[in-house]
Amino acid sequence: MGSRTAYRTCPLCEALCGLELTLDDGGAITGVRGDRRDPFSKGFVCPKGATLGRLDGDPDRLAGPLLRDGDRHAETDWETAFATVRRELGKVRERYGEDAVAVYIGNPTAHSVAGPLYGGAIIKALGTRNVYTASTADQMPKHVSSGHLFGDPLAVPVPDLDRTDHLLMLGANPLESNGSLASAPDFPGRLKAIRARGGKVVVVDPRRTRTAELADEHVFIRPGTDAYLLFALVNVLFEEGLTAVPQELAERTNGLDEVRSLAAGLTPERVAAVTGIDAPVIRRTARELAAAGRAAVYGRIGTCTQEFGTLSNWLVDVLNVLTGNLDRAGGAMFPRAAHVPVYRKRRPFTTGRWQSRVRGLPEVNGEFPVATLADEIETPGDGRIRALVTIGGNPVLSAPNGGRLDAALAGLEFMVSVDPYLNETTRHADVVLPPPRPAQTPHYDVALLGFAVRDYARYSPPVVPLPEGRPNEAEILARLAVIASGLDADPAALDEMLIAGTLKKAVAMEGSPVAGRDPDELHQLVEGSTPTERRLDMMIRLGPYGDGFGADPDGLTLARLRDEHPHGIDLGPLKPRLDEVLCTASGRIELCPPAFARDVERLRAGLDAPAPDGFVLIGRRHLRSNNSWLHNVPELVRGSNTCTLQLHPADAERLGVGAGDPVRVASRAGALTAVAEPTDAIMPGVVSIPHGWGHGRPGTRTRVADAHAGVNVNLVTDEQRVDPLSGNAVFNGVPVTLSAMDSVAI
Ligand SMILES: Nc1nc2c(c(=O)[nH]1)N[C@H]1C(S)=C(S)[C@@H](COP(=O)(O)OP(=O)(O)OC[C@H]3O[C@@H](n4cnc5c(=O)[nH]c(N)nc54)[C@H](O)[C@@H]3O)O[C@H]1N2
Ligand SMILES: Nc1nc2c(c(=O)[nH]1)N[C@H]1C(S)=C(S)[C@@H](COP(=O)(O)OP(=O)(O)OC[C@H]3O[C@@H](n4cnc5c(=O)[nH]c(N)nc54)[C@H](O)[C@@H]3O)O[C@H]1N2
Ligand code: SF4
Ligand SMILES: [Mo]
Repeated sequence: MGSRTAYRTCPLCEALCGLELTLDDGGAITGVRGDRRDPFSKGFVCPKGATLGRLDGDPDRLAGPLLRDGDRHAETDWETAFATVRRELGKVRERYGEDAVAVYIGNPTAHSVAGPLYGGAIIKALGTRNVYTASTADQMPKHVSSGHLFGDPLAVPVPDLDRTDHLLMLGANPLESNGSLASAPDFPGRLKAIRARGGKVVVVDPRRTRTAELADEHVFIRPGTDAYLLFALVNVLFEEGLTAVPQELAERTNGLDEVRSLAAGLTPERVAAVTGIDAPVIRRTARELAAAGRAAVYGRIGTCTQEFGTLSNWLVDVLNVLTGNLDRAGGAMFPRAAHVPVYRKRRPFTTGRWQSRVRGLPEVNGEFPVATLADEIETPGDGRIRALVTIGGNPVLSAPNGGRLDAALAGLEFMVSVDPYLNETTRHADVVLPPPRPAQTPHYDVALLGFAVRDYARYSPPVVPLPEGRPNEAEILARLAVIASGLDADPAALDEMLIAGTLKKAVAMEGSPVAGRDPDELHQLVEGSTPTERRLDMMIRLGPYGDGFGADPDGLTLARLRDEHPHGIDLGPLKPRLDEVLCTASGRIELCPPAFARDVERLRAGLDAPAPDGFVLIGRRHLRSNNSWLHNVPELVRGSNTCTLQLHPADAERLGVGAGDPVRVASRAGALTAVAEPTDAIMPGVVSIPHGWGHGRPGTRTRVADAHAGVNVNLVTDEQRVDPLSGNAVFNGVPVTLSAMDSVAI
């Protein structure tokens, strides 16, 4: 049988690796290697990318839409599936109003090209305030911080990994995760390179992770206390005269003195007990950060999914500003994505424009916290959620108190899921609309290229054509947007409407490469063989590297990216661009937003709170896993069970449990039983269970995952605790009690 080679970006994690696929005559992927000609990933691939063929060819992947029939799901045709969605959503909206339909958008939507292109249109068409995404189980604190500091929630500074001399990394484990909010293929190699050029890598984590082992220094920290540590670092910089804000930056920054006053008293000595870090270590860490030529502070999920998520993420960038490293080479910089125009006018950032019905939690970025989704489904009254649309999400396993959400979903009047699998969440759906295989899907990282540590772009057309009658994910989502709008329009017309709308704005915008031109003329120039390609072409041509519809004949177009750069294009190292980014009302960095200053009172109140009895729970990731949905790939679940309860050997001894023994873990929210894995890599008093497990539920179709079920850690995480400024879920620092089976809890 013959074979051929094709190229595409790996859609699985944020590292954006280029892949070289081998396909047989039938279009099945028979081999995967790193694409050596990709200028960013240069051939790097991890075990997940290397098994993309198995995921692509997974026999449990749904071949067509499903309709629920009692407890079972049966295949149906696409027209029946869409007609059912139209009818049932229509009924719910007619009976209860627009807010009765909720949307939950999950993580893979940030990796697909379709998700970012149509998510907004679906939400707008539904007209609901009940919008939920995985962002409030992840990085929302960073958006809130950037929104207040820089005016744009998406203006996230990333560590300039390839040029920094000093990296202080908190709550991130890129050797397992391959990095997040810092897209960097071969993140491990880039860390090693920092050390090889004489720089220093410091990791702050309650566990001695593989990343901590690679680093020059690992500092254990008590979960949820990063904001104390970061404040103490700020305190030392000010008290020892180590701040180094260049004049141009100082002139563009409000609130430096306010930050200084807030840090007063939060000395290393004062926070040593709460953080579990010796004061001299904190002092030295601050001095080394200040002394480094080019340094970056980088915090990730461990700093977000905790009680002081927003304060921690804010203080990370406060340190980048105070050390003069914001927006400078080797520091923390703002990537410039090829498809994001630099001339956008944005509205000033604000949160709390509306509140959630049951708990009164503020809207953030147009959404409510996923931690209150179950409240809104279960609590009677006007505005109660009666129907749910999920797109690429598995909140039964990923949301706090997933057990409660699982029960709540069963009580909905209607649910539709866009998802390739019948899993713990989608088993509740009345209609499942599966997107096709990755090999049949085009790829461009609309959501992630704005976080890449080098400016870079890559577009991958589908490598295998779709069978007749099968819609790709863009078509499914466009169709849902049209259904949600209540109109009977042609979905393709939606894209042309969106293109026309953007062009109309672009020609009216000062600084735009097409300012003053005729939008209809530009519309004629848009190219591409599918609506997705046409929308990308428009975005790239209006972007900072684009051809500006002829303004720069050498500039990028989608056709050029696709045809001349099939392995991607390197657009150079990150560039200083604060002027392009800043869009606060003052036009300056607001380093001390009043809302954050107020939350510092809560932080101070915690300083003298008694240490919790019992244990605190944190999460972790494993290289061969990816949230909840790669456990159906045999190669990735082979070998020893990774869904274990890690605990310190001294704690294990006290409990009387050994490796492999079952341990009961209980919290306010629920209880589970996990298998003990004593290890001195974790702090005493802290235990860790990875998320995304707990398969084998009735009504699912994931045969391999069912045989490697694991436990759902989110049965014990607590939906009632959120970071108040962002509404983000708290997965780290959850108080739990442990007991050996048949014994008393401690
Ligand atoms: N292999 C794999 N890769 C993935 C994923 C996956 O599931 N598996 N998921 C993807 C997703 S969705 C994301 S968001 C990214 C996340 O990427 P990362 O942020 O790198 O995530 P983790 O590997 O979980 O690392 C978080 C670290 O924070 C530590 N931690 C826990 N609590 C605290 C705390 O209070 N303070 C500090 N300082 N540290 C703490 C944990 O011990 C852990 O080592 O990974 C992505 N990549
Ligand atoms: N305890 C604890 N809980 C956590 C975390 C933690 O660290 N600890 N991490 C949190 C984080 S960072 C995140 S991002 C969330 C993730 O939360 P979710 O996004 O809710 O969960 P995933 O497991 O990523 O769900 C992915 C779903 O998308 C489907 N899918 C896969 N590919 C596609 C596709 O191409 N299109 C569509 N439409 N669907 C697709 C999969 O079948 C699966 O159902 O979990 C959070 N939950
Ligand atoms: S590191 Fe991420 S992007 Fe690269 S091959 Fe692995 S899963 Fe894919
Ligand atoms: Mo995430």
